[in-house]
Amino acid sequence: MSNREFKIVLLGEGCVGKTSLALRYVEDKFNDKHLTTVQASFLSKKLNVSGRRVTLNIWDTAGQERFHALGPIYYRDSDGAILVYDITDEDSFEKARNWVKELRKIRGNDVTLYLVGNKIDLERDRHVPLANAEEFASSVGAKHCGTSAKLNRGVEEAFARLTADMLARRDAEEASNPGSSSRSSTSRSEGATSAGRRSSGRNAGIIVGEDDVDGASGAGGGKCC
Ligand SMILES: Nc1nc2c(ncn2[C@@H]2O[C@H](COP(=O)(O)OP(=O)(O)OP(=O)(O)O)[C@@H](O)[C@H]2O)c(=O)[nH]1
Ligand SMILES: [Mg+2]
Repeated sequence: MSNREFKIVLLGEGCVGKTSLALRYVEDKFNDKHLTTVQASFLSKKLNVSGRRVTLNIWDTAGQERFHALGPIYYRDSDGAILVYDITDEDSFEKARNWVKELRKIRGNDVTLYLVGNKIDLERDRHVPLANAEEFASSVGAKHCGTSAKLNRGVEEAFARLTADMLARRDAEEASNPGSSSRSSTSRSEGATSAGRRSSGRNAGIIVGEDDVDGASGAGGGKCC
């Protein structure tokens, strides 16, 4: 049985919960503390989807401004993208437009895009109306989901929907081009970067650092975002 392999990138502003979503989905863990992702981290998950073996290679990119130039390195060859915003943070939603532009510059329409509003456990502090988010998602060819990495709500569903869409897209591509060998196994995740080639190891390459942004600014209070 062939193994379908997909590369997924998580992108969006800092502190919206990208790492938390990846960790919840792959390891069922949650950390209340914000450990700023430096460059990117990698996690891998194997699934069985209706009897078909699927491997998801998940690249969790850094949202902080100082790492923005690196994003496109990780977008290369991605099959799916999860653009995360925080439903309590309007700015993280406003900036989603820029993240879509960056992603489309590299992948055009060759990537299946999901817009994910995270932290739905904080519904009473919501600053992004659901209708606006859904409208924006459809205007950029994306689907929309709500999640709480903290309470494990909607996370499995978001990844499952994305996986189903990527599988359907791959099947359609192969049906319309039967001569092409299945873009399964390792070839698909091997980008031109070393990032792509690290995909064989589980949880390899996780690089996190303490968030020192507020500390450096002397703002105090200890809240990072
Ligand atoms: N209430 C709530 N907090 C969350 C949720 N998801 C993440 N957080 C918190 O939000 C903060 C940031 O989460 P991260 O996952 O580190 O955010 P990130 O998007 O990876 O941030 P960068 O790596 O800097 O880009 C942490 O304090 C998390 O505990 C959620 O669903 N609900
Ligand atoms: Mg992170």
